[in-house]
Amino acid sequence: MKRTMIAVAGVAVLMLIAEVANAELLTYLNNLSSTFNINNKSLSVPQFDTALGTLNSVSVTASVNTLGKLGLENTNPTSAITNRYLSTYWGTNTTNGQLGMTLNSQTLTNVSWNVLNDYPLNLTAYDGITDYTGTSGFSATYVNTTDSQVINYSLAADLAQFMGTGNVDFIVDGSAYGALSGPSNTSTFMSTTGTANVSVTYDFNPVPEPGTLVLLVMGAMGMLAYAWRRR
Ligand SMILES: [Ca+2]
Repeated sequence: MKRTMIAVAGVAVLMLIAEVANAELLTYLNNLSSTFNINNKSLSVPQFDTALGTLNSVSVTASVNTLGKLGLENTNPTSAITNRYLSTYWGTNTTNGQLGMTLNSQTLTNVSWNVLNDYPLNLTAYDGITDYTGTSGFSATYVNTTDSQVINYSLAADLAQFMGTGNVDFIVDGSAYGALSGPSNTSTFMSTTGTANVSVTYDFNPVPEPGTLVLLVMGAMGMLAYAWRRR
């Protein structure tokens, strides 16, 4: 009986200690979405506060996306546009750009594009609503590109940038070019949007809470004393 009690107490203490020593994860997210150009915008997440424990490693998931749309509406009240191509109205022949995310000048993720898409146009005379759809309207997505990377840090020199009570600033930077132009009696638009997402997960060994330790030691001593008296 007494040996069983001592063994149970010992196992309980070991289980509690094992739980306290288990690594924990702490994740922070941030994102932004903006039309271009996107000039050195900060995407910040909190640093790991070392008062919480010892940082083992950091996992960063960084992704960027660019979404480009264009449209054209024939606003001529009498003339249709038949068997023509968008390139007929295209002021520049390409749309191009780039969007990337860096951390302390290290590129984490990046997309770039340089596209020349042409589209056949068969549009009636103006349908009365400038919405780039309907019988006299046209719209298209000319770019939709994503890049996502997972970067793991475990070297002390790399972890240092994540430790403190301030922020880790991921920098998002990019530009986009393109234009639509056409004859009068057409309305056009071109819009390019960039989005960026970052997820930072800190893997750390927490500092045991003083209260937990005191309870743990008192519990163990109580169990042992009880076992001792029962001898
Ligand atoms: Ca329309």
